[in-house]
Amino acid sequence: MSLVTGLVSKVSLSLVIAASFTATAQAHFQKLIPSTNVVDQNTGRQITFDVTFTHPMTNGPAMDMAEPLQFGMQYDGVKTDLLGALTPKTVDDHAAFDADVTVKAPGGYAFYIEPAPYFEPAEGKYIIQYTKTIIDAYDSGEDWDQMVGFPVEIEPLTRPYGIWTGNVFSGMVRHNGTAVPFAEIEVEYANDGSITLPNATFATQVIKADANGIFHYAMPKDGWWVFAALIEDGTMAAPNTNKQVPVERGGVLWVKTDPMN
Ligand SMILES: [Cu+2]
Repeated sequence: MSLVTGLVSKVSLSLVIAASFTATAQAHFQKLIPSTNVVDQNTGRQITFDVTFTHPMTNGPAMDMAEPLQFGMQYDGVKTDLLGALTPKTVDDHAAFDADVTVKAPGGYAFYIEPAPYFEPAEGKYIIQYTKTIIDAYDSGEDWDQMVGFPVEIEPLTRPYGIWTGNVFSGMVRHNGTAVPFAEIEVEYANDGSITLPNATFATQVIKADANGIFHYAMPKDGWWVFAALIEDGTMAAPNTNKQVPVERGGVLWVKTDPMN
């Protein structure tokens, strides 16, 4: 806190608090949610992805997405560019995408997206959320812990599909491949609007990794959960200026739980 801050009136100070509350109370998350993450005869081979930059637990509002820098699929260690599969759509009056992808063979598939850097004026920084989800086709059980080489990436220590509601998910946060002690991880649930929050504090769950960069979280509801390890790394020029601002790089992973009926 600076001397200047101490001199502002109570009214403007409360405005400052309100503004920073709005910026931090809701966390942004890059959605990459497939229509299924366990492909079999019943689901069929075609998967539709929802690619939206939004606030999952409050079911919006969404933010504009520019054309992503990467969207692809990694299978058996080989990456396939899928940028051509993205179809523009609008969510809450903001640009987002769908993607239809067909998986052709049994195995473990990592789907990943690198969005264009998003400048967040409220926080004075760029956000880049390197996002992935793992899909299994025909009960292969293969490659569920595969890494796609993002600068910040969560390595699943729990198989990230075929999980029961209430299970614990464990992962390791890696930055340029190295485990990050005490990394901070934000967790949200993709709420379809059916869950009412007791208050705004519940929207984003916040946990820290241990000294080895490993974290755990028990998922109390069936549906899609997102884990985002957020690390400030580097700077970029803010839009239309030469001013360098921080870049928050997120390693984001989506996992789904199913009810044990
Ligand atoms: Cu936000």
